[in-house]
Amino acid sequence: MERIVVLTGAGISRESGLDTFRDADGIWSRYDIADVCTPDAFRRDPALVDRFYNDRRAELGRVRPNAAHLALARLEEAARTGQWPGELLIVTQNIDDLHERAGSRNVWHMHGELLRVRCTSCGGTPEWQADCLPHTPCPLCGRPTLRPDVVWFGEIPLHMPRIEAALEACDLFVAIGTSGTVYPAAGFAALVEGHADTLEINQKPSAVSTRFDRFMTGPATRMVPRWVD
Ligand code: BJW
Repeated sequence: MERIVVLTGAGISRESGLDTFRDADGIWSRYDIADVCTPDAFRRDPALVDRFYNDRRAELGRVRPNAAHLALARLEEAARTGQWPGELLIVTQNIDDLHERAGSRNVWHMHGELLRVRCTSCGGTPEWQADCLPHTPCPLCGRPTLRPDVVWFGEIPLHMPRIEAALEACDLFVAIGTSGTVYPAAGFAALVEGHADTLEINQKPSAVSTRFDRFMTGPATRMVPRWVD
């Protein structure tokens, strides 16, 4: 049985209409990381950080999964129905829900989820509501200690022990649409070296391309279905 771990980044959602971070027209061309993407930024100006994520929630509401998300969901379905004798896990750095909306169920969000909030008192991650503000009481414990459920710079990504275990056990590691500049995800290809095959799918080489055995160049909506089908 083939065990595949797919790591996805912002590039897979770009053709749905969501901006990446580091491309020329990306999110970091309009915002400073230090203003919106660190724990300090949220302490300093929670309203600004909240607006940043509310704008992105509004954008997410306007877009749909694309052919790349759908192809990965088809592969998982083929495993579920026994058509393909394998196992597919998606580890995504994306906080959007496009994999789930495409039909994927085996998805771990290592940088959190845009449509959830996290309570720093009870640790719960209830669904985000439109009237949710930093001082809104947590629906689970009542304390006014909600924050976006996202992993900012300097914070520890989610699910790391089980992600590392899945990488250690996989036969093929595929990275799709990620620049390979943010750790620990950028180190996954090095982690599987010696026991798994590796494939990178991207419009252009990433910062860690030389770590991969194979490379497919082109837009995710064309390359991912070509790889899957
Ligand atoms: C296409 C395409 C198409 C386009 N088809 N392809 C110094 C200071 C502070 C921290 C550090 C430091 N040195 C090192 C660190 C660690 C830091 C880090 O890596 N910094 C580097 C920048 C140097 N990392 C962290 O702080 C992480 N935590 C950590 O390391 O904890 C320690 C620890 C780890 C493990 C165990 C125990 C302890 C946390 C990182 C959190 C990142 N958070 C963000 C924001 C999340 C919320 C949000 O979305 O707002 O995550 S930053 C941002 O970057 C977001 C993304 O998930 C992440 C990666 O970006 P991604 O997805 O790769 O997007 P892009 O834009 O970079 O690339 C897009 C790619 O797509 C490109 O390659 C295009 O070519 C391609 N593409 N269109 C195919 N159509």
